[in-house]
Amino acid sequence: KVLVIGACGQLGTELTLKLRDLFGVDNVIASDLRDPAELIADGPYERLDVMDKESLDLIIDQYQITEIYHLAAILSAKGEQAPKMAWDLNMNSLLNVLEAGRKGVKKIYWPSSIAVFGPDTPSNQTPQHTVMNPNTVYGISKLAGERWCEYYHQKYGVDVRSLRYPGLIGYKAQPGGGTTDYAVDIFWKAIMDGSYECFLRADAKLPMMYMDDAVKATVELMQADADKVTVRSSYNVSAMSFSPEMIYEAICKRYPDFKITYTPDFRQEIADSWPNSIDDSQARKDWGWQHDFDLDQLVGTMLDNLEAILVSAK
Ligand code: VAH
Repeated sequence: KVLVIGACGQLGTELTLKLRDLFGVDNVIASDLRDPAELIADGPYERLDVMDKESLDLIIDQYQITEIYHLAAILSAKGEQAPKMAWDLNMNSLLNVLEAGRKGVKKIYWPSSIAVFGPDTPSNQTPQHTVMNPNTVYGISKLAGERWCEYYHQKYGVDVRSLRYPGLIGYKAQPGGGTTDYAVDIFWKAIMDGSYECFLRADAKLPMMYMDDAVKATVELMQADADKVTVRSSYNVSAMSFSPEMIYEAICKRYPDFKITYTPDFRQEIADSWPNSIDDSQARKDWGWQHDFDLDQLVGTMLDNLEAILVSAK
């Protein structure tokens, strides 16, 4: 049985749907702090505070959990507004899950992020192994988390696997508290309002990925033979890089009257500390990573699906 922690989040919702497709609805227990999101309410669900080790261990025993996808975290923007809470949640929840890996859970997935890179990291085609001095609480917690994952693998043989996600763009569930969230908001605003006030600069280029590619990478990494997984901190993965003006221009092909203004806020400094593009050749070499969606395909798919959802609600 598989347990998804943080199943109501932007990635958690889509990963839960995919895992239920793969393993059967009843074999994937979704969990989060809140009541189930509508899209995942049709299968087994537990309200879980992953900071509470006893209740986590109870669920693992009750359902005989053998795999955990631990996606609960406070993201970059929200983390700067609540540093202590972000550190406590992001770190202690991971340690609770890694401890479960020492006692019977066979495989663990935990997401890292390009946020582990900092202002003095080479920012173009950022390598798998490089200088990493993150200056956000979120990035610090993800870098520390990568070190803990490698420690538990080397010291206790825990089979924990991880990906450094770029910004993730999807339409099935809203992002929460991130710096790359503008790239989801912009689609809703193009369809509903015809104008968007962007909280990053026009030229703030960041590594990005369509959600289906992120879900595919996660499943492929988790299904790879253990001896092919040579990176036990976290793999660089990427698909594309774009700036607000690039995605705005791609949307304008379908919405020629769409207007954008730029009013950078504190999230611009976070974006400035992150790479422009990522070298993910290690993932491509080790377990055959290959993205499917480029910018035009991402924009077309997002608009097609959101129009179907929003136009009926307009
Ligand atoms: C964030 N979406 O903005 C997340 C992600 C690389 C960005 O970590 O914080």
